[in-house]
Amino acid sequence: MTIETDSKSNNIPSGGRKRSDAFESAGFSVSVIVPAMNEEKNLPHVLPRIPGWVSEVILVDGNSKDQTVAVARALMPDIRVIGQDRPGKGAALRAGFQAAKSEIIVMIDADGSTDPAEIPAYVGALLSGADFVKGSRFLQGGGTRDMEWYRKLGNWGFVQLVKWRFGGNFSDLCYGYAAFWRDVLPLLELDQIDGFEVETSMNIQALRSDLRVAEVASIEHARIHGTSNLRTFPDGWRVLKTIARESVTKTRNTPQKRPRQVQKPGPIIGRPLLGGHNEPE
Ligand SMILES: Nc1nc2c(ncn2[C@@H]2O[C@H](COP(=O)(O)OP(=O)(O)OP(=O)(O)O)[C@@H](O)[C@H]2O)c(=O)[nH]1
Ligand SMILES: [Mg+2]
Repeated sequence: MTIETDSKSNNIPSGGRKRSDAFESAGFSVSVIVPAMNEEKNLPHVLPRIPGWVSEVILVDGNSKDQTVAVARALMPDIRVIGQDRPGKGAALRAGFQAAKSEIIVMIDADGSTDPAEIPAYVGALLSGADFVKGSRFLQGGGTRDMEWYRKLGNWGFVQLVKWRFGGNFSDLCYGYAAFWRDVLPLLELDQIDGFEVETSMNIQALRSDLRVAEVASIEHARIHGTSNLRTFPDGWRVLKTIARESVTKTRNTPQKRPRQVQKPGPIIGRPLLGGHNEPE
């Protein structure tokens, strides 16, 4: 369930910009989903950096106690603000994905750690033939200023587990920057995923669904203001349980990868371009 709220009800003066419809006229459009809980101080560092050709920006408000929604609307008068049916980042993303109207969906954080200036790299990889694009802080060109050593170690361990259980060759796992074609959304099976394990679950489902997954190098910045909502050990435990649950499901129900079943919108800039996959005729 998504709850669209009325953008006319705030008194903050508008200072935003008009969006270009150049991408829609090229045959596809991009929605950016921003889950935000008490991020009023960070949004001014995030929303203005979203490229003007993005068709819609959806802020999923996690019942913020501060002025997150008002600040978002002041910065970007045409932003869509929705609610979520259950608590958690996973529930927020699910609501945002369901509300998105564009062919391409990009997810970023609201705390300043994921730079919207990287969005073209994600969209570019999708236009070059990928179904699902995930950021990686551990590829050449990537990096992180927001991870203690023990979180790096935990993330590395989870990456190895995922390689062992599901194959692929991910270099990163628990990172909140990703993009995909909207028509792969059903394959990501997010119905029961409410918390910070959402990124892990999406990445595993993308592998299990035999999607063409690309990683792009990404730099994670430190959260600018406020404190993280992530609790390293309880949320790490949820990630581990997610990997374990998917492993069991894999051996019981899906001994083979799903056949490709995704039809993309008509290629405008020549999708697909990458070889190595069997395309349906
Ligand atoms: N709508 C909504 N947003 C949330 C919720 N929990 C977290 N977020 C947002 O999700 C993004 C990531 O959350 P963070 O608390 O920064 O957690 P993190 O980035 O995984 O961890 P750090 O690296 O420590 O910052 C931020 O934009 C949060 O505001 C939630 O329950 N609802
Ligand atoms: Mg963060």
